[in-house]
Amino acid sequence: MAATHATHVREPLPQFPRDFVWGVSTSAHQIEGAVDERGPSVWDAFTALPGRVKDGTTAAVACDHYHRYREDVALIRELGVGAYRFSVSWPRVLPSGAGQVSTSGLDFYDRLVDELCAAGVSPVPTLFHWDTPLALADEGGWLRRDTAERFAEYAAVVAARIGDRAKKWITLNEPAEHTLLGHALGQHAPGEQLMFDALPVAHHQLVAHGLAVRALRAAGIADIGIANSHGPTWPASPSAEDTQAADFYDVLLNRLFSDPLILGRYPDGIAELMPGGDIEADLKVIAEPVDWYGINFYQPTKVGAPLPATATTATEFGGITLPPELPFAPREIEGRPMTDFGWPVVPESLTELLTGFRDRYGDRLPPLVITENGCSYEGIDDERRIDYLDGHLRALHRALEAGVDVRGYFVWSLMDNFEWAEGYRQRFGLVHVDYATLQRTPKASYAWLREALRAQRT
Ligand code: IFM
Repeated sequence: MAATHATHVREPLPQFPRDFVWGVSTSAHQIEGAVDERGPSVWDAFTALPGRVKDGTTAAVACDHYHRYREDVALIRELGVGAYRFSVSWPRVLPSGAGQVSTSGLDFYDRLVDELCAAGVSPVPTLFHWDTPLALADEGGWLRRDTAERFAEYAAVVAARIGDRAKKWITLNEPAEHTLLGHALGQHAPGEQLMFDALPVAHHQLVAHGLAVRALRAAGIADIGIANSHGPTWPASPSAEDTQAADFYDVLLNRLFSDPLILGRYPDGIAELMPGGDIEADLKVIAEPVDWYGINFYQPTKVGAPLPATATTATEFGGITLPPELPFAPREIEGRPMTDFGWPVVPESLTELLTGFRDRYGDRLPPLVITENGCSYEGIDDERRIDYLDGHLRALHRALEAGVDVRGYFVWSLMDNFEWAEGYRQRFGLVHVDYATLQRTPKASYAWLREALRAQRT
């Protein structure tokens, strides 16, 4: 089974800067498998519970990347990207989260980094992509500030081993989703439903980020960022109720993370909700300067005041179930194509997001990198994925023309993988994975991107 050629002819992409970084992304829990060769994580415990993953699967094997990384690096090299964003599994390196280091765990990342360097691809490790070691989670996990300290120690261990070859580093992936889905709503591991009492989880992750930046710098790393998910929030109408609801959502999903990192302060009213302790001192840690700021972008969100009709029922929204008691309710964005995940495709909202960041943060804004962008579609002749990527790259280019300093773009994802609570049902890959045989097959979008990148080099 192989992809046939893309069926319609597209205009070539506009020219991006010569030194623009092109890459693909994955994460450890979603692709590695080899669970018996590492310590347990919260996701192992969560997926063992009945009904938590919609198709009843686990990531025990996933793409078996742990054993097939050479084949995967060859696919990355053939694609012609210059960088590969992967995550390091904390429980593979420190099976109990702290203390005893696993030599074999570190050896894996050492081999992977060597393979990437030999292929001429820059390794871009992310230190945390949601797979908290179970031993730390059992002691309170991200509800405790201690976890941030343990994270910085872990960062130092990884940097000491691969920091000589990996130059560009990411501390955390999407602390917003980890807080919201994992700790507020319970739809991701660790499955807690703390609602607004989950806010300390956001704070401790942000502190962990700042402490890790310091640890990485102490290890000689000079190119550090974070990958935060962001998207424009549109009020459902100009009414005061809808505008207020949209602002609230914007604070929770966007500014709760970007303001402390970039401005060194929480949005109004948030600091009071954070755990006790010296928040001002913590904010100094959180705002430790980064070399660039990563944005994971998928879609905008339209938000309005809670609807009376939905006041007693939960709202299903792009795979997430939102309880009725929230002070906002997402609305459907009509008239747009949808991905298989039910996410609206609105490429121009990426331009809006990026220019909005520039306008909000001005001179304080570090250079930006799109650390994830992609879509879920079935099929190997994935024209709709090509449309999505093509549209978003043009939108990104428009932001560059408008003067926003964006230095790179990473597609999510190199290959189909374990999509968290969806299991294997949502396919985000440029490369198809047959989960029965683990065979990899490049899709039409892979061929399209390879040609698009070739054209960028000529
Ligand atoms: O698969 C996830 C990834 O782990 C984090 N960002 C969004 C992707 C698609 O849902």
